[in-house]
Amino acid sequence: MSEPFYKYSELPNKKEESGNPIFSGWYADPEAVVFDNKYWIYPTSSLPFEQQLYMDAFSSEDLVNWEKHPKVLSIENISWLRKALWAPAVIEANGKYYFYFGANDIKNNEEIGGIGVAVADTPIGPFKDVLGKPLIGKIVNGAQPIDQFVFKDDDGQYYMYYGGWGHCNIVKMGTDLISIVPFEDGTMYKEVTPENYVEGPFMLKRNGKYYFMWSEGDWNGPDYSVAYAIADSPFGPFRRMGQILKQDKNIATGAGHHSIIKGLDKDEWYIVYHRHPLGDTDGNHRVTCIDRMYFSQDGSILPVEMTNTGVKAASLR
Ligand code: FUB
Repeated sequence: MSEPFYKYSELPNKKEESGNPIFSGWYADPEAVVFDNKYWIYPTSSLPFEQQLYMDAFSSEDLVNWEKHPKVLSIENISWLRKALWAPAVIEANGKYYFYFGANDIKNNEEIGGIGVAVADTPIGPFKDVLGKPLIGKIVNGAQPIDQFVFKDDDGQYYMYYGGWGHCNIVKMGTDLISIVPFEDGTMYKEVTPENYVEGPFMLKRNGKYYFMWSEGDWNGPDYSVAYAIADSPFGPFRRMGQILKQDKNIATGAGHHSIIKGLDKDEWYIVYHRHPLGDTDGNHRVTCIDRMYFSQDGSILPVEMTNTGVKAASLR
């Protein structure tokens, strides 16, 4: 039986505070974005790898009441997907929506898999793989091709940060956003790995500074966490400043693989991340949560206080 599908205006029992997790189900690696004054979250379906063959999306007008959009990307539309559909990165550009995904959890360059790209006309898809093969399908600089994040700099140039196994690369995107092109020096991949990096890169620009963030530790365990660096360039160097998100013995363990969205106010920031329920040791039992993130006067990021209450309703209009 298909799951109920609600329009926002029809949602029963609208809430004023999100609570954490913000929606039910095992969901990890949440990519939170804003499209057309609406919040969107695209998470990994946190299931055994062989069952990770689709992705749902969630949308909200206020960060509190979320509407589920089932299977916006699924195996019917990716011919080379076998398992482990991971860690979405979704952007709006060129009048379309581009959905970058990791697939197949490849362990060597003989296997088929890596980072692919699917395109749709709307944020709810159906997203369709456009290349018929991975965009990045090899292990370069020791980085497993997973956990991509696509960042648009102020000059309009898009870059992709990606990589697991403790290595992070940056590549330059072509204007079609389904290709990568050489940097000015002719290279295609630059390694930008900071100290302690494991996976899950994220980039944010604020007041001219590049805030690079990543996850540390093992995503199955309690120590998974998020750290950051500040740089003057999208290429770094990224000097580790410290952790901003980690387990709290009263709230949850294994908090990591995050993304960040901005609210309506000048400095209103939200961190969206996954974490394990207290006492639950199944690595796939990951839930998507949201909390406030604050910058201090000197531009550093204050440690995030994880909550069970989440955030208050915040419209973008
Ligand atoms: O969800 C699958 C993998 O777990 C992601 O690719 C990693 O970042 C970790 O969160």
